[in-house]
Amino acid sequence: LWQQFGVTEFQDKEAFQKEFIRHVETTLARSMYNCDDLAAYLAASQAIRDRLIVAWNKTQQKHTTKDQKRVYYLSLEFLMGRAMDNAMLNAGVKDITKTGVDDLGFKIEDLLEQEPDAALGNGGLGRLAACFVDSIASTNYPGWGYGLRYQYGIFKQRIVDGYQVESPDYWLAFSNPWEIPRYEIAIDVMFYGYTRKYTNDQGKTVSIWEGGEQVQAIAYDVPVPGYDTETTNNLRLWASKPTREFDFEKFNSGDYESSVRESQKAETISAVLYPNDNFYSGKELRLKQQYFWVAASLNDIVRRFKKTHRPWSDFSDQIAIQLNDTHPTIAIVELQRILVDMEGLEWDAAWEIVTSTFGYTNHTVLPEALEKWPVPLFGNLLPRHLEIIYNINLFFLQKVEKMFPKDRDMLARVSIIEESSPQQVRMAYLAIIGSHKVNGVAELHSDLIKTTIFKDFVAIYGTDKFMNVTNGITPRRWLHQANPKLSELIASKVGSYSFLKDLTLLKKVEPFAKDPEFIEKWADIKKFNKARLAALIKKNNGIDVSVDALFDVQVKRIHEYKRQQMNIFSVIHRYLTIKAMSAEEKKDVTPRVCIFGGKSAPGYYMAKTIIKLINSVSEVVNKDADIGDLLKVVFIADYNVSKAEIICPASDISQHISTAGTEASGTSNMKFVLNGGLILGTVDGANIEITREIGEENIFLFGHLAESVDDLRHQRRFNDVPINPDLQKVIDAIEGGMFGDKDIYGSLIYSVTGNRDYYLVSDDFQSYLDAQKLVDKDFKDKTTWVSRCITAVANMGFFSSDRAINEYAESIWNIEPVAK
Ligand code: 26M
Repeated sequence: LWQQFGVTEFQDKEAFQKEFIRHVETTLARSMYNCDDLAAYLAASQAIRDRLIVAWNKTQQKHTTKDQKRVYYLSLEFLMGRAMDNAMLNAGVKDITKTGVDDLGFKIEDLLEQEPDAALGNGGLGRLAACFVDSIASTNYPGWGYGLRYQYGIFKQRIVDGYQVESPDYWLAFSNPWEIPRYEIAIDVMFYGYTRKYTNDQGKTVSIWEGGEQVQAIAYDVPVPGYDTETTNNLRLWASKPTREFDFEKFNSGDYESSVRESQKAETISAVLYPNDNFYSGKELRLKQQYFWVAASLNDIVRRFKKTHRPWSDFSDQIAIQLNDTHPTIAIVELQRILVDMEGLEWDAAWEIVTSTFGYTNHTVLPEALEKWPVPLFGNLLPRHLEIIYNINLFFLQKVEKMFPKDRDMLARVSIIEESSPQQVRMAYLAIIGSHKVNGVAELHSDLIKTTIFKDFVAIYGTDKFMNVTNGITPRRWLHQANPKLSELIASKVGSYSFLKDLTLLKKVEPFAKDPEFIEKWADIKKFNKARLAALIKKNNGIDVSVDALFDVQVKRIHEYKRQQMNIFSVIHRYLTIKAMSAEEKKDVTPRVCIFGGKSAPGYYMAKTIIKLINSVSEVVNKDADIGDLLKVVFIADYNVSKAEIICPASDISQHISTAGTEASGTSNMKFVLNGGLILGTVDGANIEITREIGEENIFLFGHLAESVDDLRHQRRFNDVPINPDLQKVIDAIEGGMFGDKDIYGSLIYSVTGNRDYYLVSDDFQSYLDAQKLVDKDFKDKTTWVSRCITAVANMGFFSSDRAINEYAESIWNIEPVAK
């Protein structure tokens, strides 16, 4: 195959080395004598890239020829992490590459370490998109991702004096071998301007958009290889560039400086990822990013469709578009604009096409995360789109009025336009109205959106429009790559690595949960993985941790609803408890390493305060001679995908302790269990389904249920509910200055005391401490503990993102895999 396409194949080590050396000497213009790890990483990547491109071409040709229905996954975030290990694995050249670089005197692990993470996302939503493109390719569906090629991904986090300090992530500094620039695919995108009504040839009054500023979208293609298949799909990322006209006009009139300034302005559109997770802020540049990316993507999709010369009525038989949250919702309006204004379709015919094309995935019920754009800002940037939204809203409200005559409250509640001052465009409502299916990301979450934020829309459209697709993770990266030893042990019992394609085959290891020899091997692997994390902690934090201690991990974005504050309060409680113990009592303590990691949004004061408290507690506890190895506290700076690959396999317990009803799904919960750790968690998000699959005896659940949350908040707000006494002791310790200047923590303490405590830290504290106690006790029985871990892993098959993608394909996209 490879020769046929003129690429030198490497089916053995020597052939790989030949390619490697050729890339060092020609592509990089270096010599083998001055080839450091970075150059070696780049050369090896180039060799692998060549193969990906061949497979990519073949796949795209096949998809064009077969002309099946395709899916386009629109996401402002793709949190891909590193590409090289995944590319080697999926292309089946891992062993050849490893031995090839090894005997040229390099270590493959060192080369892999050279690659910067592609950190084009904030957290769960962005990582889900990355798992989904992996699964779409691995299950042979024809599908592309569309996103933005940010020059700067999520910021780098350093900890200085206990505080988070951000610095830019210039991940493209040493070139990026995993992208193919397509300078010839340049699409003009317009902003601002005005609309003008005129009468066309058919005597119809139509509105057109003109007179705005233009920028260009340049395509960069990232090949997405499927595992154990030839299918290599495409992730197309857009970068903004000034248009040429733009440049030359000013240049020719001699205004060179201002021409350069304008150029730089165009490039800022795709310059930086907004670092908010689960929080909306109405910045014009963010709306510009959204429209820039959506307009370029839809132009590309429509252009590809038009090449087939099919009638417009075929559009949604050929194309499904999935909206990853409301960020691409403007695509609904843009497609309607293309069909009506540019292609001359009737409104109703166009709207039928639009609604049967789009599906919308909701990822949060937090009110502060729901996107609403001020009408003046929106109308200024996208005047024609605002007109179209008003039309969509008019027709929608007419329909609602017929169904619920005289219900003016209903009309106000469901209107796309919120009657505040200024008025706001409610993007989630527009997404629901413009899509044929709306889904949540775990069962509880999908139920909650139907009964709370989207209740009225269920009354209008019925329940069929609303469904659940529980999230999943790719077992290639999150089991095989992150935990090769566990993957190998599992393969020894399954008989092959087939579980990486069908994760339900994990069930075959369940009988070995009672096999002492298997248990011992399993425990050894956990120890190895803990040592790997301990080395990272030593290197980054200078802290010694014992691999015999219980590793307790909470790594995720820092957010009040995720309740890292409750975790660190319980760590303080543990510290106070141990400090009060006699030497005899201490003998019964289960040694624990409490590991935290995660980024705060730069402007989120409370989250930054939580980080500071964790680091202050770490300082005090780790050097306290009374405590020794019984308790260590570690904050791992700059948590990202590649660190997660080290951290997940090393946990004994991971914490997923959001206030019930607030975490839509969570996906790291799945990663930790799949890697042989147990969960300490609330009855929230996918924790519930994980419990159902692995058995309630294999998870530590605590806390109030989602159905009680409103009432508990009400009680606290309007009655005198006393604070939990153990929590009070912790607060007293902080206020007594045990962890430095108490004034730093004033607002954090205020947020969980008095009649506030919105996230129910006090209400759940006792039950949380009880669950922690049970964890300490159960961890002492090593054999039973490992046995429970094995049973849990054996039952995690459901949480493969391949399963999730098959559900989307069947019930939302209506697409089929491409035959061989
Ligand atoms: C919005 C406006 C402006 C700037 C940024 C945003 C924004 C960015 C990311 C809003 C929300 C964002 O992400 C939300 C998110 O990550 N949600 C998580 O999605 C996961 C995948 O479905 C779930 O597992 C998590 O529970 C959910 O919190």
